[in-house]
Amino acid sequence: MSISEKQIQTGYDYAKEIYGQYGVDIDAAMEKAAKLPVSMHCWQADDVIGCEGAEGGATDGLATTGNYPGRARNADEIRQDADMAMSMIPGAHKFNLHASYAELHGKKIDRDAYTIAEFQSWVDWAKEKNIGLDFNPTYFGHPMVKDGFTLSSPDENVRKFWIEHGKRCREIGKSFAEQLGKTCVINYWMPDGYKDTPADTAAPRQRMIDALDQTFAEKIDENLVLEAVESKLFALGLESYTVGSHELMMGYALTRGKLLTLDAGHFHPTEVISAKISACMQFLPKMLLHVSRGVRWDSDHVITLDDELQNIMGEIVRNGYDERVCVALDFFDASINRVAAWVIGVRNAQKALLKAYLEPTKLLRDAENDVDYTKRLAMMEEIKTLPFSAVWDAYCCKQNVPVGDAWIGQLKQYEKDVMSKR
Ligand code: RNT
Ligand code: ZN
Repeated sequence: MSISEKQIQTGYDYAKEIYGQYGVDIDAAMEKAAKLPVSMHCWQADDVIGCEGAEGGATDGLATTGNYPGRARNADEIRQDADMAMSMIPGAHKFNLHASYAELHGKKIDRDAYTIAEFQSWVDWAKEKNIGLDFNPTYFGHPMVKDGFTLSSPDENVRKFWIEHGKRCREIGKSFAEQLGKTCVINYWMPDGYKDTPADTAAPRQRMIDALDQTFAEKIDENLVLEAVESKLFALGLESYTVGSHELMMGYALTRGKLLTLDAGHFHPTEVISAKISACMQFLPKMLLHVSRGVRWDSDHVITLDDELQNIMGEIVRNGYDERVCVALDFFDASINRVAAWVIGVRNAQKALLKAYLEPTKLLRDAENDVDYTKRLAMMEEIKTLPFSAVWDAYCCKQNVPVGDAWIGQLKQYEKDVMSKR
């Protein structure tokens, strides 16, 4: 199935009129959607394995399932796959790196000694693409994760190692920002916790706070680097207790002037992060979202265009948080083509964002202020079936990326020519 330029134009004209009747300017919506960067995570490419060698991987609370062929085996292949994916996704991109994607070029360097040199190829690549880089220290998949603990380990040497890693990562993130001229968001997630019931829940939390304080001791220019701490309910194998719980990380972010990261998979299954954003934003200047999709647990499924994704983008846009909430994606599925997983997920994030900008929020809020909840609900439901697909197609066309399902054929060709030969 392919959509002709004439069909796209017809759809655009129709959508322009219909949305216009609701007071929505579809061109302005497309322009705004194209400005908000969605940070595409490197770790979908290779099942969170990284580039350091045999040691890395999705362990210590993380798990990737599936073994679809064609996984990127090194940084060059990840970049090649990311180039392919980004050529099929509209909107503003950023790329999100983990420290475990360091390129060591045969040298023996550990994570507490990483410098920008191990990431320079990533920077050169990002510069060529004119995109910013975000960053994450990697507190997992490493022998210094001792009995499930990193920054909050009772062992001082373990803590020291990870504090130093965090400091190195700040330097690297700063260099990303300086070289690329774009803010680097650094996210700190530590898996630390216990599989079974602890006798002391307080001490590890005290140690975690102290270790984070030491990591962040040196002031950093916030025009270059924004730092966020990510909370979690539990991790695989660490089900009973997580040091970096929501309350701990929220308290830390608030008292230390850091960003709080809310990951869509990190709460009880009946809780949604879309419901938390405007509450947290009353107190926090900025936040980072890890847009993910948990199925029954923090399974990190590819994000679909579901209600929660739409609500997340809706909350950002209708509350005017575009400049204050950073959007990053966090999913990893190894049971389907990994580049397709990226394209499906990131296109969905972009769809939800564009759809959020197309919402006639004023009409809905007017009804609400008039206490006309009948009209509010009726309107909300009618809005769902406005001709969004026509705007999306026009948007993709304008951004020179495949319209409709045309990308699937291109992806299959890439799979045949490139990925299947790995
Ligand atoms: C883990 C956190 C964390 C990781 C990435 C790889 O549960 O969500 O953000 O997924 O850093
Ligand atoms: Zn996350």
